[in-house]
Amino acid sequence: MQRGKFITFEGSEGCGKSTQIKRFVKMLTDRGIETIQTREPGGTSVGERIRDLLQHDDAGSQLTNESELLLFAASRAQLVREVIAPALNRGTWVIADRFLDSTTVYQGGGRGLSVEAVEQMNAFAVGETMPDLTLLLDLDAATGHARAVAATGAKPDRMESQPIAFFEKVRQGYLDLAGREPARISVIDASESIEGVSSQINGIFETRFGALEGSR
Ligand code: Z5A
Repeated sequence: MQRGKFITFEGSEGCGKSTQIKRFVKMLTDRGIETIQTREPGGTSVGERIRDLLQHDDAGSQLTNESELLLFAASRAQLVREVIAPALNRGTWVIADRFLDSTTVYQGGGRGLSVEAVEQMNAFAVGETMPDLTLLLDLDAATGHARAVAATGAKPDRMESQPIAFFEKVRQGYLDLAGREPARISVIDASESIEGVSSQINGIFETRFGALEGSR
């Protein structure tokens, strides 16, 4: 049995991950590729409880930066072992809305926690399960925030309530990461139309996996 491919979508709030994941998964399914989708934090019963604490529960306002890091890592450790690794092992492709790069840039770059601590925590949480490809939807923070607000119209959650400077640091953190890991991370211009972003993603898919697909 050939291991499934693990593809992660990353980017700051409102960059269009959910929109693009839906289209990407449909494209894969239409080609007969079995896929599952995950989201973080969350994706398991334990992870959804952690998500609630991180984003919505009043107790979340008392979280220190260190506890926040550990909670994101705990949610991911559970998701990897309960869902992602078993799916990949049975040949299913996993399409993830956020993974370890979110922790690197939000808790590392955004919160300013030590790079070593964040890297150690990431490595401990994911073990051997690393993405084959990461699609970074790059968008300026103000546009992303405006899109996110227009989409929900709701009261922003704890993470969304950070000042715009926080999201600018997050964006830069992602671009720095992509510069360090160009073989894994492809940068997409997310300021284009939904169609335009989709076609950039499909182009990368063809380049990376087109030949492999022909041999299925
Ligand atoms: N976080 C962390 O700090 N550390 C970690 O380790 C992890 C996460 C894993 C999770 O938020 C929060 O946790 C997140 C990072 C932090 N905090 N923030 N901010 P979430 O899961 O609730 O949400 P999100 O991941 O930030 O995504 P989002 O804001 O829901 O947006 P999105 O999925 O990227 O975008 P979308 O829903 O597809 O699109 C938003 C709107 O824009 C919607 O109306 C679309 O129709 C529209 N859209 C999409 N594409 C376009 C284009 N191309 N043009 C115009 N309009 C568009």
